[in-house]
Amino acid sequence: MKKIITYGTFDLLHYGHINLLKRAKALGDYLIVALSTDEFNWNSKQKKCYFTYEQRKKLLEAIRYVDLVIPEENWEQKVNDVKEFKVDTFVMGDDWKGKFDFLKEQCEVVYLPRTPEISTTQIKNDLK
Ligand code: C2G
Repeated sequence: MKKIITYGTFDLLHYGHINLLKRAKALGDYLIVALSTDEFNWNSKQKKCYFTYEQRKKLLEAIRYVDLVIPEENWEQKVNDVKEFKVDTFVMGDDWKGKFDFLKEQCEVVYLPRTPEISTTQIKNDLK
């Protein structure tokens, strides 16, 4: 079984996120999503989420491409996650291109093109 992992906040879930999850799952058989906790978002990403971790987790678990949701609590856990879950491929949108190449020693690293024109920030701005 080929295991894939990806990380993110996934707040105000939108089709850009779904496109990413769909393509990530297509690279293997089992997709793990490491979902940023509210604390990690606030303390390390200066992001204030609209939905709580539990609400965002429920949304992700309802997506057919997602097999497991785990908490992302810090920047450093990726190396351990790849080991612990025996991950074959790490996937992120290409806004992160190059940032996680250190994982290449442990697994395949794939950066997928982001879906243009949609973002949580865009949604919030449009709703103002
Ligand atoms: N994404 C995308 N297209 C968009 C918006 C987002 O492909 N229009 C992708 C991002 O590239 C990322 C994933 O969807 O791979 C989740 O996006 P965010 O929730 O914004 O993730 P981010 O806050 O960048 O957190 O440790 C890594 C971080 O947790 C990533």
